[in-house]
Order: sequence, then structure tokens, then C-alpha cells
Amino acid sequence: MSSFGWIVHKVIQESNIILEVLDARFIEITRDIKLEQKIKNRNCILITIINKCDLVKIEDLEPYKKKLENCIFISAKKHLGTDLLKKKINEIINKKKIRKPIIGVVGFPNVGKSSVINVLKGKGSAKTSLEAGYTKGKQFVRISKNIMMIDTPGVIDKQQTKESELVLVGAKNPSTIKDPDLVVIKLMKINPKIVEKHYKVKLKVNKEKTLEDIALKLNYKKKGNLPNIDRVSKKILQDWQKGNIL
Ligand SMILES: Nc1nc2c(ncn2[C@@H]2O[C@H](COP(=O)(O)OP(=O)(O)OP(=O)(O)O)[C@@H](O)[C@H]2O)c(=O)[nH]1
Ligand SMILES: [Mg+2]
Repeated sequence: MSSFGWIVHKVIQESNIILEVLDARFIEITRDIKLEQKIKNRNCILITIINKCDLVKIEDLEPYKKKLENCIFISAKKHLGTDLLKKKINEIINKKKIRKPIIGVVGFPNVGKSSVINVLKGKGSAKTSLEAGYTKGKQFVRISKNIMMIDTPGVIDKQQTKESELVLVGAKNPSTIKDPDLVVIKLMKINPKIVEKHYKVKLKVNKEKTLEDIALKLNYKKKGNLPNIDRVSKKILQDWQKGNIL
């Protein structure tokens, strides 16, 4: 287990309630079933938060309400669903008569764990960043007189997760990968419309050709006036990670 893995393991032992934060665009990739099992085995109460709901159609998420434990949809960024989350937490605290609740927040890198803490506290106190892997050690944040929260670094099982998935989820910087074009092609397959809509180019059957069109449109060229596929692919992935492509 990595040192980050150990931190999460310890946080589960210390907490009464665990918030598992998932990215609404990639629920299955960001979900950690083994971790959920560990939480339940420790008699900890699990609340599953689907965050970044501002980036998807809420109707598409409905099936997860039944599938995930205590599932709540929110957008930490747009403050949507956050009152419901606070209500749920307070309900659990009162029902279980937890005197000094400790709430741990766990999940994949970059899903918005620190942002969720900030929204619960009401003002910025857990540092957030566009960059994945931002939160390093565990950090205690008091959100009210009684309630303490613990922020954790994002943990992933690198062997189980493909590089393309890490980039699409925002857990890996696109500038560090070898074949960014292949990741963009995967993105075009998952969401055929959005690239077309955002960059206003026609999606061709040959997706490499679509990439060339975008490169030329954005004037990303290399020697000989040829489209710079590597550069435009990285730019598209950066736009995607920032949530600019909707
Ligand atoms: N669109 C959108 N972006 C969000 C939302 N919540 C967080 N973000 C963005 O996602 C990025 C990561 O947020 P963090 O709160 O730092 O994520 P984290 O899970 O703590 O990340 P690590 O500590 O690096 O593992 C930031 O750029 C946030 O602004 C949301 O609800 N919607
Ligand atoms: Mg963080």
C-alpha cells in the first residue's frame, strides 16, 4: 500500500462518517468498491457524494441513487445540493447520537474532496487546485464547534487504472503523457458531441482528421504549416480538465 493508501486507511479508523467523493462524469472509474467495503467493515457510515454535477445531465445520474450508499448529488463549485448534504450529515449525527463527530473525506485525485470540505465549512480552508495530487498529508479542518473533518490526498490503484482514464478524470497532467491524441480520441468516443460543439468543427469518422481540423482552426501548426496534433491534443485535454468543454 502506498503512503497515501495508509493515510486513508488510518482516516477510516479515526472517523465516524466517511464521505467518498466521486466525479459525476466518471463514476465507475473514480469509485473504489474495496475502500467502500473497508468503510462498512469498520462500522463507519458511508455517504457517497457525486460531485461536479454541474458538468453532466442530472437525469443520467438517477440510477446511482439506488446503487450507491447514502448517495447525494452536488456541485461543490456551484453550491448545488450542498444544503442537502449538510442535512444528511446532521441527520446521521443526531440519529446515531455521535457526540464529537469526525468526518473523513476520501476519493480519487482531483474529484473535489477539498472543495467539499470548503463548501461545508462555508469559507475556504482546505486548499484546492486544478492540479491533481494537491492535498498531500491528512489535514484536520474544524467545520463547526463540534464537527471535525479530515481531508486526505487522492488515492488510486495505479495498476488498475489506465493512463487515459487518469487524464480524463483530471488525475494526471496531460502535458506529461506520450500519446495525448489517443486520449482525445477516447474522449470523442465517450462524448461524440462535445468536442464538435466546443470547437465548432464537424466530427469526422476519422477522428485523427477531426483533431487536425481543430489544430488548424486554433492555429496550432508546426513546420510546413502542418497541424500540430500533439499540442492541440494537450490543449483539448487541459480544456476538458478545467471543465471548459460542456
Ligand atoms: N466543475 C466543477 N469543478 C469542481 C467542482 N468541485 C471541485 N472542482 C474543481 O476540481 C478541481 C479539484 O478540486 P479539489 O477540491 O482540489 O480536489 P481534490 O479531490 O481535493 O484534489 P487532490 O487533493 O489533488 O486529490 C479544482 O479545480 C476545483 O475547482 C464542481 O463541483 N464542479
Ligand atoms: Mg485536495
